[in-house]
Formats: sequence, C-alpha cells, structure tokens
Amino acid sequence: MTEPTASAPARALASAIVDTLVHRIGKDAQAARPHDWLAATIFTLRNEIIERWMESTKRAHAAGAKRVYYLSLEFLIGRLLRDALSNLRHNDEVAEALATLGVDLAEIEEIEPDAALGNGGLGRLAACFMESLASLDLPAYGYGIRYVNGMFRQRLDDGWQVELPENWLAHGNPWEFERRESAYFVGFGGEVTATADGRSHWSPAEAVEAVAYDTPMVGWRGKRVNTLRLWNARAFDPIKLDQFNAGDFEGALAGQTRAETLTRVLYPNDSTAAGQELRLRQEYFFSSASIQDIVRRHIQYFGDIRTLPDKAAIQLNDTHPAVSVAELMRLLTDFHELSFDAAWDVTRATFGYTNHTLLPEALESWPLPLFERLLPRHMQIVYAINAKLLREAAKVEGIDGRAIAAISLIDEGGERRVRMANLAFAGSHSVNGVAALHTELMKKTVFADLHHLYPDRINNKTNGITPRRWLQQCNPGLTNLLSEAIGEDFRDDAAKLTALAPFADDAAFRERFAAVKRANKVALADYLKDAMGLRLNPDAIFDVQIKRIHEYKRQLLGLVETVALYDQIRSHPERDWTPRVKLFAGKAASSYHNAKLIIKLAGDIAKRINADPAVGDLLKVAFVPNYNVSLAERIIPAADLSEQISTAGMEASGTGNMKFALNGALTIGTLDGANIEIKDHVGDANIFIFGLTVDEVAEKRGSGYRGTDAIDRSAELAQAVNAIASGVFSPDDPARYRGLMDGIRDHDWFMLAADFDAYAAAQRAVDARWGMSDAWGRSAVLNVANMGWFSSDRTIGEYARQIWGVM
Ligand code: H2P
Repeated sequence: MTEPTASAPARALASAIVDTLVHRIGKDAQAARPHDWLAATIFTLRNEIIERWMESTKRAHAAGAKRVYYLSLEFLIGRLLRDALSNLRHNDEVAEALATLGVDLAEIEEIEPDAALGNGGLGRLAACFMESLASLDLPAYGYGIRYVNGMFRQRLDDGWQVELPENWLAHGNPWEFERRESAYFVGFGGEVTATADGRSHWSPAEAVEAVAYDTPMVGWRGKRVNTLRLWNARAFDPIKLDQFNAGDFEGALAGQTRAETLTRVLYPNDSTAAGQELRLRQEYFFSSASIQDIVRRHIQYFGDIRTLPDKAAIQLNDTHPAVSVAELMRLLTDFHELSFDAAWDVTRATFGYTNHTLLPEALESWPLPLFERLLPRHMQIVYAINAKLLREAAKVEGIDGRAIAAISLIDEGGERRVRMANLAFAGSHSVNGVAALHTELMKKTVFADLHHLYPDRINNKTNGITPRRWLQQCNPGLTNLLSEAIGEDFRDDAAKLTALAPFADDAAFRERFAAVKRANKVALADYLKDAMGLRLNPDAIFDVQIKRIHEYKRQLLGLVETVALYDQIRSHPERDWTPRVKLFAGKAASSYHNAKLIIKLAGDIAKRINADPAVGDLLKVAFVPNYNVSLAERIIPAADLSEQISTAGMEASGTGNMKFALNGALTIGTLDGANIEIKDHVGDANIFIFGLTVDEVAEKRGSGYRGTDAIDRSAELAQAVNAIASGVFSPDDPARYRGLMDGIRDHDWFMLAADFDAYAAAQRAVDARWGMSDAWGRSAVLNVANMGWFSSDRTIGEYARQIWGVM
C-alpha cells in the first residue's frame, strides 16, 4: 500500500510504523483507528528517543555530573508528539511517511490528549523549564505526581462553568514507562520514639507505595533527553483476601482506593478539611518519594551523603514541595547519621526555592494539629529548625519581637499553623522571585524580615518561555518567514531574533508578516466556527485575554470596558469604529464563586452583543470553553492584542504576556510583573501601558478609596456598571451581577474602577494605531525581534549559573 513516489526514508519509516501497529497495537492498517495510528507513530518515534535518553543518562553518569532536580506539583506539558517531532526535526519525514499510509499527521496530532497536570502559569513554566534544561544539555529530573485526572475539563452549561474529569489516560499513555523497581515507602501518622542510641524512630500508622512513571523530555535537536518522573500511589496490600472471601468486597479493596485517592486529582478542592488533608498528603507523598530517590541515586553513584550539594541541586517550585526540607533532614539525621547541624548545612546547600506569588491565599500554611498528626517526625524537625532559626535571628541587630514572630516557621496568631514559605526560605541557600518587580516586592513585603536576616538570599530570575513550543511549533508560518529573513540562527538561540529589527522598516516584509498573522486569524476563525458556531471577521483586531480566571487578573475590567465600548458604538454609530473581536478563555477554581460568575458574565455579554445588528461586525465577543495548552497554541499566533491588565503588584510575572509578544501581538498592560521588562525590551512606543503603579495602588488602598469615587467621575464607567448591575445582560435574572458590581462600588480591592478610564483611553490608542497599519506592523515586528531575551533558555542559564552551579 506504500506509494512508490515516497522517498526511501519515508518508506522505511512507514513500514516501521505499520510494523509497530501490527506487533504492538495488534491491528492491521485496514482496521486501525486514528488512536491506533497515533500510538503506533509515538511508539516508533520513541525508539530513537529512548536511545538518546539512555545515552544522555550514561553521559551524566560517566562525567559524575551534578544533577538538577525540579520538584513541582504541576507540570502542564500539553501534547508531546508535536514537541518531540519538532525538536528531533522529524516533522516532514513523519508527515510524508504517514501520508503514504493515508494518514494525516496533523489529524492524529490533534487527538493526542493534553497532559494537563497543572493549573496555569506555574505548571506551564515547569514544562518550559524541563524543555530548556534538555535543550541546554543539563542533566535534570523533574519530579511530580502522575494525576489520573489532571486539570478538569471545563464545559459551559448555559454559560456556567461545569467541571468534568479530564481522562487523559483513557487510551493509555505511550510516552510513559512504569518503573516498578523504583518504588518507595511513604508513611503517614503514627508515632515517634527514641532509640537506644538517642536517635528518633518514626513508626507510621499507614503507608503507601510510590511507584515511578518516567516520561522522556526531548531537548532541541534531540541533544539531550531528560526524565520527568511522576509518582503514582499504590497500596502495599492491594486486596485483603480474607476480608474479600468473607464477603466484605469493599472493605477488602479500601486500602487500594485510599492509596489511589492520593494521586487521583490535581488540586483537591481544599475548601473542606478533608480536601486540605488530601493536599498535604499529596505534597508529602511526592516530596518523600522524590527526596528518597535523589538520596538513593547519590549514595549509589557517589557514596558519601555529605557531598550531596556538590552533586544535586533541588529546586522547590513554590511551597508545594517545601516539606522536602524536613524530609531531607529526616533522612540525613535518622538514617544517614549526620548531626543536626551537619544535616542542616547539607540541606541548605542543596535546596533553592522559587516563589511565584505574594497573594496571601497562595502562601501555604498548615494547621499545626493536622501537620503533627500526619507527620509527627517532621513536626519535631520543624520545631528544631525553628529553634535554630530564631536563635540566629535574635542575634541580628534590628530584629525585634515582631520580626521574630514574622520569621518563625510557626504562625502563632490565632490557630497555630506551619508556614511552608518560611520553611522553604530557611531551608534554601537561594530564594528567587520570577520577575524584577515581584522580587523587589518579596523583599519589601512578605519576606521583609527573613530578607533582613539573610540579605543575600533573595534573587531574581525573570521567567521565560520555550521558543520551540511557543514560536516554532505553534506558529510555523511566522517561523518560516523569520528564517527566510534572518536565517536559521534564531532557532538555536532566540537572542538572535534581534536581527529582525531592521525588517520593521521594510514595507514588503511587513506585508508578508501581516499576511502570516492574517492566515493564523483565518485558521482560528475557522476553528471557532466549527467549535462554537461563531463567525469572526479576520480583519478585526483580535483582542485576547486568556488565563486562569482570577479577580486580580481583571477579566472583569476587560468585560466592563467591552460593555462601555458596546454602548459607545450604539450611541455613536457615525464614528469610525475599529472592528474588534474580544476573546476570553480560562478556568475558574471550582470553589471560587466570583470567578465563576465572571465566566457567566462573559457569556451573557457575548450573547447580547453578538446578536445586536446595531454593532454587526464592529464588535464580537466570545468566551472559548476549556482553555488548555493546545487551545493557547491555536489562539496566541492569531492574536493582535494581548491583554495583561492585572492590578499592579499582583501578577508576579506572567508568561502568557511573553508568548503573545513573541508571536507579534502588541500588549496592552499595566506596570506589573514581567510586563515592565517586556516594555523595556520592546520599547515604550511598541506597547500600550496604562494604569496605577504599585505605589499608587498602595496609596489608594491606604487612603480610604472606594470604587464609587471613580465611578462618579466617569460617565462611561457608570453607564457600564449600571447596565450590568441592573440586568441588561441578564434579563432572565436581573439581580445576577448586582453583588459583583456592588463589590466594585464599595471596596474595589482590585482597582478596576480606579484604572478604568486609563484603560479605555489606552484601548482607543490601540484603535488609532491599528488605523495606521504601517505603524502597527512596525511595532509588531519589533515585538518579535526583541522578545528573544524571554526565552526560558536565558532563564535556565541564570538558574544554572547563579543558583545550581551547573554551568
Ligand atoms: C503564577 C503567577 C504568574 C507567574 C507564574 C509562573 C502562580 O501563575 O501568578 O504571575 O508567571 O506563576 O511563575 P498563574 O497565575 O498563571 O497560575
């Protein structure tokens, strides 16, 4: 059945794929369904990956290399086939081979499930970092949890978010390798006794087994393949046969169910005590298994545990793995016979901690009774660390009782709690923020006292994104145009994109650049037409806000401005309006009421505006359901305008902002997170900055500001808020948004009203620039040219040199 016209390598590959299909999947080409072809293609490609993987591991071993361990409760890796094909440069060959078999590569790529083992930017950053680590040829392991159900699938029922399980493993996972031999005992509860030689002995009341599943992470040009090791929980005793035979079937399987619950879902809803406990169990489970694995590997390769910091750098991705600090201390003191002080030196030299947010809700702390009940030995260790920490602090000038209370690992105000951020800070030699402003705010706010105590510890590592996925793979049209213009160098080093800058003044180039963007918009419009029955005008500005739904990210500001614009268009049809398509997407945490209401509001606004013949093509609004990595890969290359409009000081960095700008969208944004650094790189003239600064926000909050003050001063805003509040967009339930709007009027914590006029003015400046298509095109090209610095290769290079000591 292979066509004779195909090239020899393609024919060989096609026959290898068919062979895999027959011998591994057990189907012949006639009976194979798309999922079978997908699996057969991955299995075939995998062979090469495995060889490179083994070679990478051997090389690190032979060199006695120091390894990087990235501990993260989230890895939002998305689909892997296109990633692997593109990094191995096998795209064309595989497409050709499959074509000879009558299979469309793009079609099977589309049915690969999206590995959504994460929630938003934090998890996606971890995935970009894994790719960059391999691309920079650094030996590294990612450690996390193999959630059976990752991030939920979002369905909209009458505009309301409904959460459904995402069953990404339903068809099996050809990328993963179960490592039954890498299994560890992880205990919970029980008691601690002193041994005869004065050590501590923990006898857990229950235990589960952590079993490793490895996924290869392929670097650019396949230079190196690293391991993402995800843990799955299993009962030691999967079935109690005596109980089963006595007729108690459920009881006999309860242990297995309980163990499986641990790694079943990402983010158990922690609004209940049971949910909180499960989350802490997950954190300890994956921390313990990972630290045991790291220590085991070190002893096996290097023999002496005291050299751990020379051979292992462990990075804590946020506080979720912070209990690792106590776990390593436990292994070093209880099993490797190090003194407490020696163990503490090893621990601190090994760990680094990255903070991703200053929001109080995300700074984890655990009720002390829960922590103590679940982890009695770790509780003792935390107390011992704390005693040492506070002794050290007391010696430092300027540290008073208030500062001691803030530094303490135990929060004594009210219900006693264990502060995981303080534990991570104390247990690490490096603590970093994820953008310049965020790092400065860490020093001034949440960690001010710890910073006073350890002034050299906090450092900045501005986030980055992998240009392989977020340019080469998601935007082949632009990538090809770039290589025609500036050659291939930028593929290996994104900093080389600066060579594009002179092309900003080349009208013919700008035209081709615009044509690529338009083609991407047409493709997105086609997709949304099929998916949602939406008709979009590809010549309108595609104005996009896609991210986790949160009040600080201010999707609501975008929506209120949309309503204001709608009113303006209706009131002044004679004006020369710029056609706009406003796209929103994102998921709301299942227990976050206002975020869910904002989603509903987006749908309600869209329904009314899209049906209004008075605005026609001038304004279209859509909330696209089930935002995930794959959807982002479709939308970002088609965006003209990137909405990064968080309240200043609240978005630690943002990484979506980088993806858009790299794909030639202009940013409208506040002076927040990495927006500031993007502005510095692309230039003030090529970004639309508006709104209050961090200091101004603080000043307003301190001065008794209320949203009504701003609403009274802005007719446009007042009109929009009143319309939403009075039910113009919710005639079926006119009071639906009254509370949401009252929140803006009364306290306006997120400064929506305070920033509204500046935002609306910036939007009109966007319209004006769009009208000058040369100026717009110039800015868009300059964005692409100057975004290379935001490659995660640059970020990882900084971590490697300044924190991990591996470069
Ligand atoms: C968080 C921060 C972002 C940051 C990202 C990665 C937690 O992601 O809020 O500002 O860029 O980590 O450091 P997110 O909001 O997207 O869930």
